[in-house]
Amino acid sequence: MLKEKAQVVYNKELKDLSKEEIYLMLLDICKEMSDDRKAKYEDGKKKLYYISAEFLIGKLLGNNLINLGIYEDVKKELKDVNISLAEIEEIENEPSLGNGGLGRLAACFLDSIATLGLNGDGIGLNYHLGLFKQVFEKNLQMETENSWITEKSWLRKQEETFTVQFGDFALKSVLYDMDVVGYENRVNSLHLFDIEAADESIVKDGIEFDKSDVKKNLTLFLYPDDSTEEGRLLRVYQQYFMVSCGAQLILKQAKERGSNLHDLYDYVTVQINDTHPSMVIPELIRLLMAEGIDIKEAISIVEKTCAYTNHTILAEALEKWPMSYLETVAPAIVPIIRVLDAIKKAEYTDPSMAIIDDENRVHMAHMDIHYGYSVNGVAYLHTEILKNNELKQFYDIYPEKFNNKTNGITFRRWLLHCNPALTELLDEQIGEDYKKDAENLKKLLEKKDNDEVLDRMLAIKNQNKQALADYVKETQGIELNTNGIFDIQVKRLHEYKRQQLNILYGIHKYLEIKAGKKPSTPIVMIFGAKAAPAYTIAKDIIHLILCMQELIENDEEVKPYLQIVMLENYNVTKAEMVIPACDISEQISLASKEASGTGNMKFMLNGAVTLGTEDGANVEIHQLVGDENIYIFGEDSDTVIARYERGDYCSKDYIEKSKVIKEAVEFIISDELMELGCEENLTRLYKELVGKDWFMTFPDMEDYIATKERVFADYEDRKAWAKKMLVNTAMAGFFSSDRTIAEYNKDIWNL
Ligand code: 26Q
Repeated sequence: MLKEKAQVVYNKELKDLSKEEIYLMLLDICKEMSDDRKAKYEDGKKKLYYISAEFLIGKLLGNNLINLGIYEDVKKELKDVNISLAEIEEIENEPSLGNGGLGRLAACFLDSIATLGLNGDGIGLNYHLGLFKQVFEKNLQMETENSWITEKSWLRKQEETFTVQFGDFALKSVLYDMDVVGYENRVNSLHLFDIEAADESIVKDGIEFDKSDVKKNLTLFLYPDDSTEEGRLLRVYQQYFMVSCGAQLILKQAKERGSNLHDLYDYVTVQINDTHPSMVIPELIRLLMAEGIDIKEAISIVEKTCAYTNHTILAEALEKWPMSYLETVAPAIVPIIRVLDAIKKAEYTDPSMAIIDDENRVHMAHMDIHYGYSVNGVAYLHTEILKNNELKQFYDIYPEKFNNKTNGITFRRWLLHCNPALTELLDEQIGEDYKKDAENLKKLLEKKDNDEVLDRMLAIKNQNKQALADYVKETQGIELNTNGIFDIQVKRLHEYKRQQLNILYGIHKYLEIKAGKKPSTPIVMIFGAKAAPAYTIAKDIIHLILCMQELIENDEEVKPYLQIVMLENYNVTKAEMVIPACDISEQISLASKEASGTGNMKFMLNGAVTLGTEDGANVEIHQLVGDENIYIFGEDSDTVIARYERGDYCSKDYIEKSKVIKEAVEFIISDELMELGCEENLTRLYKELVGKDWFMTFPDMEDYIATKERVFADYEDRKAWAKKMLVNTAMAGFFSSDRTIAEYNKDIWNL
């Protein structure tokens, strides 16, 4: 297939093409094939729109080839002329249209929606520079732009344009679509809206730019900066632009499918991904009114059309926008929001349920809950906390709206693509039907006592560790000890995720080795994390990790036993390298704070054993694999919630009571580290931990250390460890996003 195409397109032999030429040729082939498929599938009556400020899609070539069913053929045809498909895949730039979990979840969901043959599209923004690219300089995180759009890409420019009216100007939209190819199934679209005049040249010096120049900057970056008023306003401009374009597209397409708008909810369901797109509710009402529908009916139509997903209970992430921002950005929906608020205030006097609070701020989540028909959390524990604590007042009046949808991940990317060796073993041992119904992975349990299978699992792990080591050597010049235990924590940097707890363990281990107590198997601690540019303490934690990395790198006494390595610019592509190579998956959030986690699922699927708190989806992993095959430590969510309620946590008490904790914490400001790092950053982090420690690192620290020692001891028995790996892979079927999406469809969307 490629040979002929090479002749037609380039008039050359396949073997003579450059990598770039092959990449572009494959891009074309995928687009042609997905066009053919699009023509094959009917649209049906009702359509889902998954509207989200983030779609962390990762590179698409490999996955599209898999889902189109031609990956193996293409790989072979290239191999025959001595070209590796992996090298071609490297050509593609990774778009960074998301921060982390929420954005990656949206991407997995699109894959599963198409794979299940459901009619559902994504709506978002086409950020030219995405999230920033992270570079390390002097052990500090610096940010530069990630310019990912090339002349030819997966983006397909559409004819459709819409106008969005802001307070004192209007902008015309440009729409780019990307194909979402289901696994051996239908093709949907991800609609990414852009502005005509986006101007990358206004970006200077890292990622600095004029935040007030909205006509040029609206789609440059993903949530640039909410530490300043102008940054926050820009975020509201982005949100309103996204939902207004989205709502206009939704109504246009609904009419095309035959809706008279009075029956919109029979034709459309809108899933609101966290509160970022919440203004779609008043915007849809406004547009229906512009079509001649009275406000009362417009509200009742939209109430049956929109559903809301909550992804966090952290107060700082629950968006509350000052009314003055909305008056500036989106004055047309302000009177509608006032009506929505007045209706509910007349019914419920509890001020904690108001849409507009007494400081004149608009609570986006409250609007979603009052005017959406479904509210869901993203893991069992998270939904219980929403119902019983965080959103209890709403659950009391709308119990029927609340439901849980435990997150999931697409196995196409997180198994078939990232771990071909494990996939091959599974195919051979249990057949291929797990690819269509992931519950079939359980068949692997029958091989639990099969020595050959266990040995192969260990061998595949070693091979993946070597591949990661090669990659890290090539990209960062660091040599990982592949005889070591790969103990990995990769996720956004946030205090509640407690990377600080992990690095304090690293310090503790370093001090132990210095004192002569050496681990029998070397420990390789790997971190990957971006910190929000304005999140000072998060950046200080990165600084501490990088200083420890340098300290050990130059210490021949410690280095053979302990390595600490922070991967630069952790992203989806790096995740695909790191996850198959992991022995121990660190999921150590402060209980109650991690809504679900999805990295935990990816690691488990690839045969890593979880070391975690009883939080988010770890609870469900624990239930599935049993005590034998997971390491749980620390206080539970009830204890933590009660402690916050009492407000009596004092980190100093823990530090003073424990020699081990004290030594590790004091080391942050030791002469050794001060020599490598910045006094200001290290001192600030030290003071934060000793004086405040809002995310309670210390109550769990001794248990964490003890549990980790138990993990390392158990790792020594290779056969017993391989069994744990096998059980984790076998039980991961529940976390397929195909299961999650089937539940969304059955309980919420009814497509
Ligand atoms: C809000 C206001 C102003 C600026 C930024 C934000 C903002 C941006 C991004 C708030 C939240 C986010 C992202 C949240 C997120 O990724 N949450 C994660 O969602 C995953 C998918 O459900 C869960 O698995 C994780 O537990 C949760 O942390």
